[in-house]
Amino acid sequence: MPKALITGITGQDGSYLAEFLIKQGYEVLGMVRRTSTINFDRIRHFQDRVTLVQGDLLDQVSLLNILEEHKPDEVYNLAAQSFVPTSWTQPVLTGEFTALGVTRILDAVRLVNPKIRFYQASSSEMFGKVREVPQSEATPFYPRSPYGVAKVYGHWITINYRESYDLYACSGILFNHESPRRGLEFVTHKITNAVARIKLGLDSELRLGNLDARRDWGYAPDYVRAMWLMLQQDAPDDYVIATGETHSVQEFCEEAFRFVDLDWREYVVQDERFMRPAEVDMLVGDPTKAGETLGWEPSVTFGDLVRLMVEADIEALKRNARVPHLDYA
Ligand code: NAP
Ligand code: G4F
Repeated sequence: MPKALITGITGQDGSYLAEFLIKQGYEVLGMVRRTSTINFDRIRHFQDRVTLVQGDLLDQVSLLNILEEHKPDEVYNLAAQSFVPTSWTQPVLTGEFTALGVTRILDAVRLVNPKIRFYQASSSEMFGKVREVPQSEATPFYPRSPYGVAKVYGHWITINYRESYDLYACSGILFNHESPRRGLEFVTHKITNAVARIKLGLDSELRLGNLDARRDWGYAPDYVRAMWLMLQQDAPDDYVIATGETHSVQEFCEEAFRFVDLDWREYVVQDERFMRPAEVDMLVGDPTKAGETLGWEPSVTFGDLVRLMVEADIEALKRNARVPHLDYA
């Protein structure tokens, strides 16, 4: 039975990847950091089928010990400070987790067992102020946030360790991917949660920042499949994972409100607080290489993604699930 370690198992992608790997017959280890209250909401429904181990990307010894004791065949490094605005208020911490954390885990792989196959969660945020449209593996980077800068470091250190130590290390340049498990601070879930609350009479407005920003939004379960495929090839490589379609934040709002028969213009208010010091205006990926080499393609359209997220939020509110309202994001 192959064994995989997932850092960031409590996050959106980590939870879907764990479920996917269990279905593929893997023994799954999930690294979790110590918190004063348990935050296993996304993994509770399969917690009995994974082994949770305590560790932190800030702590090198914890990483070495986990690899030595549990001997995984594959490591998926998904843990990061992943919210772009927080990277301006906590730039050093973001660099520690999202940049140097990658070196810590790569070094642990190199020292404990260089045969481990390694996946790094790189990001379309690295393209930032885009140099070409659409963005492919060959597009130069121009990051626009401390998060984007940290991800560029993580991307290049992964390639450097592959070339320096002959590791099977891959970097997936994933464009935005969403789901009902997405953190509420990200714009898609912020919108669908607000639409559900407004439809059920629990809220009356939605305050957003830049409505013109464009993203290439896909469905998270499709994207974790691509991570696994990258580690099953003859040779390690880097891949763009995207839908190839771009939509604005406003289009996302239009679609989400339309689904519940409401007009977005009556509820959406632009608020300076949610504008960023430097914006990534437009992202759209070219997933040709992933299609040709991995046989990967997305299965959920933009319209289906919006609808499945609105439906899930309405259902959660009807079940009285506690969906907190966030004021800072
Ligand atoms: P997420 O929901 O924010 O999850 C992040 C995970 O990292 C959580 O499990 C978190 O644990 C963990 N973590 C944070 N700091 C840690 C540390 N110091 N040590 C150990 N664990 C730590 O992110 P996601 O959306 O699943 O994204 C997964 C990865 O893909 C991230 O690296 C992200 O930057 C990258 N990415 C995401 C997208 C996207 O659209 N979702 C696109 C491109 C790249 P806690 O639960 O304890 O906070
Ligand atoms: O949903 P977002 O916060 O995602 P962002 O910044 O694109 O980052 C996400 O995708 C990256 C991949 O490209 C990941 F690497 C990263 O970890 C994360 O998962 O914002 C999307 C867009 C931005 O242009 C933002 O300015 O939505 C715009 N926006 C407008 N109003 C807003 C808001 N974003 C948020 N979070 N909240 C708003 O009120």
